[in-house]
Amino acid sequence: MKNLSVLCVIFLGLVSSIAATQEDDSLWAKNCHGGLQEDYYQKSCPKAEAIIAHLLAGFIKQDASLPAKLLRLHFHDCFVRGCDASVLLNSTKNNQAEKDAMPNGTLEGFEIIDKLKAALEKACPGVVSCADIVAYAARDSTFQAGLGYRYKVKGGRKDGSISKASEAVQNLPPSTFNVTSLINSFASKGLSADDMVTLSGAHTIGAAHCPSLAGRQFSNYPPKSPLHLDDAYAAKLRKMCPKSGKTVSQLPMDAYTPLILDNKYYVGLLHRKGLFPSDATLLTKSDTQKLVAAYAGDRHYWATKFGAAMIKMGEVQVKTGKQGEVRRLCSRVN
Ligand code: HEM
Ligand SMILES: *[C@@H]1O[C@H](CO)[C@@H](O)[C@H](O)[C@H]1NC(C)=O
Ligand SMILES: *[C@@H]1O[C@H](CO)[C@@H](O)[C@H](O)[C@H]1NC(C)=O
Ligand SMILES: CC(=O)N[C@H]1CO[C@H](CO)[C@@H](O)[C@@H]1O
Repeated sequence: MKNLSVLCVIFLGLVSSIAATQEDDSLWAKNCHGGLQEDYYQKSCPKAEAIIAHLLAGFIKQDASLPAKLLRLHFHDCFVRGCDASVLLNSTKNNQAEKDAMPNGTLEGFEIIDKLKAALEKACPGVVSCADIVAYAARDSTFQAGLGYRYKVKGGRKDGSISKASEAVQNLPPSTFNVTSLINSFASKGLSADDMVTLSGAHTIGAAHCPSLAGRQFSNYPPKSPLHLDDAYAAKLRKMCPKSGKTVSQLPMDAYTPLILDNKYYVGLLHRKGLFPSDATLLTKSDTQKLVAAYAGDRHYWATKFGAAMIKMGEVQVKTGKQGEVRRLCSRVN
């Protein structure tokens, strides 16, 4: 196991250095999730996945904004130190944690994970890791939000003990990244350009804050540019996010159906209503643009690939066996 993880680190290095050309399944994804298993808790906590699904369905009934929050939490967890629940750790006197870093300033959903964890500790003390709870909760969120099916999530992720704000800033792509930088960022996690475009479809649900527009509503590109923002939509965004004065607290990320996990994000992109520069930039490269068009035209095609890409993202740099622990409380190490 130890040798395997050393190999994996070497693989990941290779993968990042040939980042831009890596289009297919990465070596990382193929070789580096040894130890994760389907129905991992079948013996140790047979109701684990059912408890999460049941509780979460209730929470989401009360608050339709939750699926987006929990989906984003999983992404931020996996891109910093792998999917090891490092995103859930609180800062301590001597350490500023990921959740208190700039790009994470608007992360939410922590208290929901804590509630799920409390229920699981009651059912099976010390068994279900926080990292697995985040992965299952993200999966059930996508189902509840309308993906159409539950993709199969393997279990066995262990929780890490380190969380650094500086690593969140280094590893999470900001909304100003162009398509090349986005591809490189995902490649450094063993994810392809195809995965990047597919996972960006998560922006079909949820809400943003005005700074994430990076001023796009004020300085438009000419209509012929792929980065052009629809004029009427830009005017609407200027009203919601003015230069000075009161801005809205919630900016819908999908212009059409911000509560439904469908392919409308891609339709919006084609209509030049992509919210962030990092969304619009998917139209600036021919192969990513073609994929956007294909997804815009076929919800089922996107939904199938989205589940597969989520599984892949959920296996980035996971810790298994003795590489981590099962935390009692998700916000601090045991
Ligand atoms: C491609 C690179 C990505 C960039 C640059 C990016 C950037 C952002 C930004 C800037 C926000 C809004 C933050 C705010 O203003 O409060 C956001 C929200 C969100 N992101 Fe991403 N993101 C990316 C990929 C992903 C991925 C891979 C997922 C999940 C699979 C994801 C899921 C979400 C969700 C669901 C929200 C809404 C959260 C809420 O409603 O609270 N994003 N993202
Ligand atoms: C993308 O951004 C990177 C980093 O800022 C820059 O070096 C590169 O030239 C940009 N590429 C394009 C096509 O704009
Ligand atoms: C972590 O921080 C949250 C929010 O400030 C707080 O509610 C929670 O109790 C903290 N966790 C621990 C273990 O102190
Ligand atoms: C509250 C907070 O710090 N928000 C920041 C989140 O990250 C973006 C950049 O990705 C900043 O623009 C926000 O100010």
